[in-house]
Amino acid sequence: MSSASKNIESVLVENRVFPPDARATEGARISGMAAYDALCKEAEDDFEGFWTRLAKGNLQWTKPFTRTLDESKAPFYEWFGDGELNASANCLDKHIGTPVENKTAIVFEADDGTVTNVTYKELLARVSQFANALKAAGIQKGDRVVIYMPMTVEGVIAMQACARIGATHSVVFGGFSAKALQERIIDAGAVAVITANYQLRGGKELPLKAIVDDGIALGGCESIKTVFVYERTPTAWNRVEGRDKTFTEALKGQGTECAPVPVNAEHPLFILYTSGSTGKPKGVQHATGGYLLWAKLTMDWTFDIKPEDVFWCTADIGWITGHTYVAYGPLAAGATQVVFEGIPTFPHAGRFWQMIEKHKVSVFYTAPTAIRSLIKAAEGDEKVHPKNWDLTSLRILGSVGEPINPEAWMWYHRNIGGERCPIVDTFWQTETGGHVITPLPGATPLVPGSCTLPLPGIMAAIVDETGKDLPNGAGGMLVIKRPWPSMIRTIWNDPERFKKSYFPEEMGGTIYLAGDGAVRSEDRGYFRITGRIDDVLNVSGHRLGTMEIESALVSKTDLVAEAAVVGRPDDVTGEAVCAFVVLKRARPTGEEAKQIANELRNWVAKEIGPIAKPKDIRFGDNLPKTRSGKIMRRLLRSIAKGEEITQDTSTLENPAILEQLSERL
Ligand code: 6R9
Repeated sequence: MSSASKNIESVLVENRVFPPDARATEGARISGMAAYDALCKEAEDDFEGFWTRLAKGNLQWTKPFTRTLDESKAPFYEWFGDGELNASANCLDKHIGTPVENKTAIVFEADDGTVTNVTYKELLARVSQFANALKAAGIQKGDRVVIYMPMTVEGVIAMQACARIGATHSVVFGGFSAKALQERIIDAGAVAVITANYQLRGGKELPLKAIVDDGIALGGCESIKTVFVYERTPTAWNRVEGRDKTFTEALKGQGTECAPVPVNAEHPLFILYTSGSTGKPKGVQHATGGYLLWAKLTMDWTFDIKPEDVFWCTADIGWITGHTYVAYGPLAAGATQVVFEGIPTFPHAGRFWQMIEKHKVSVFYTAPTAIRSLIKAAEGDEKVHPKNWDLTSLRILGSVGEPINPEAWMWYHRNIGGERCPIVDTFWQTETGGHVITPLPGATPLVPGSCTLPLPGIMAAIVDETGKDLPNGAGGMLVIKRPWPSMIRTIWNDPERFKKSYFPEEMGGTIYLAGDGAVRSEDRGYFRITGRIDDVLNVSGHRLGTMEIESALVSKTDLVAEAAVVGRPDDVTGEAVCAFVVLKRARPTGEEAKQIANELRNWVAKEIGPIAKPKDIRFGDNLPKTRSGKIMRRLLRSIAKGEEITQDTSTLENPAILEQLSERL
């Protein structure tokens, strides 16, 4: 082992342990490890009985289920398959007539700091009214509706209103391009788009409606009959007559009562597109019953949510975290939550800490990339250091989206959590619907950088390529051996890809393969996620397929001959996109190279979205390939990291290109 890799190892072996103190265990729903073990044992002894009990206790069913789990069509598992319920009724109506009805459901803080409160009763009325507007536009149960909205109360209302009438929503993150939007509209066969004229972020107005128009103009979107436009700003926008309706127009004359439509538990609540290892994004399909159960249950288990809590999940509704822990979970739990329109660095990098103080946030859930960028900001400027704000309202902190490095964990623990708040490092995926491996705040002794142990009923394991269990200490592939209620049901329009991606034949075809590498610690059996094992990158907690970016680059046919994309570690964003490009013209150098690199970045932003822009672009006369013509990605990863090349390069056609590709612009 080289001395460099020994140093890396020593950073990865984490010995600090933080057991929960009395403040965290007292009154916690799952208090102490014995309580956690008892739940795990219950799930092991009577798997179906365990889920039956929880599904009955946590959800309101309009028709009770009699079948808990149906494995006859595995891996197309069905949960509570003969039961009926409505997701919106389980988030809103169920609180009416209880003390929750007049409680604040959403504290909305706009980009400019303006605050608006919405109670549960008001939210129900607004969701119902918008649901009536959807119905008036002819939208029915089973129809797909694309939502392309900023972080606003209206965004949550749009999702809840779809759920209320049994329409399947597909939220597309507001940072995605017209092309990405068009592809999703076509794949989902959507009948309507719900959008806003503009979104406000960091004091800037960014168009949304114009991008919808551009996306539809790209063709193939004839299924779209209506575009609903929320006028977020007074700024003018371009109306397409006969198709576009403002929220005001759509809501006019609509009543504020709308009976929730009961749907089968397996009815698709939503489709959310995410990156996979091939070019085309996958439409991850979630079912109503199992998903909602998970949203509610994990609010209770992982966040130990209490009536007096103020919950704040900083994720955008365009990502799964914003689905489960903004649009559904907090409402199903009857919690008060903060919804934030803006960005953490505007008007200054102390915004998050200021908002925690202002709204007395008690449970705060964010991503490591945000923490790392705010550490950097706080270290560079005393004025935005969290010590300037009173953070004593906090009792639980959460992390999601990527592995949190122990240094960032310690900073979060000390400077935000005041050394008293447990940090729940929640591992999960778009496909898992909600947390699957995570500490419990009132039970689990914490180890920085580890997502610790699976939730009760989640049969997580680490295996080799054949599905054989590996001992603690050995790195392997993360799998979940038994189905769980909130798991992905299929890939929309592509059941074969669903089977191939997640239930490999070599492992028997019924075990869920997460796509992440992991290792369990020798002493406690704690899980530590080591990163994706496929061609998926994680940049600032956002999933990006390397193939997706490569296809975008080579689609610039007048310029690019060939491209390969890899990830390299980045202090703030976790991973950064590094693209190696061969042009159709001579390899550029100096100013010309910089200029073409910028052109390519803008192209990728246009094709996919700004989040996919390569940070590094390097030009070569060729790419390193094996004799059989395969691109040597491992070698490119080393080059991107700036590592010394130790691999065997003797099979390379033209070793001189390594030098070219090592050159940074
Ligand atoms: C919820 C979400 C999923 C991928 C996943 C893994 C990474 C998420 C993590 C984590 C280590 C954690 N990931 N949480 N890695 N520790 N606590 O992020 O969903 O966007 O689908 O990404 O993110 O690599 O496979 P999604």
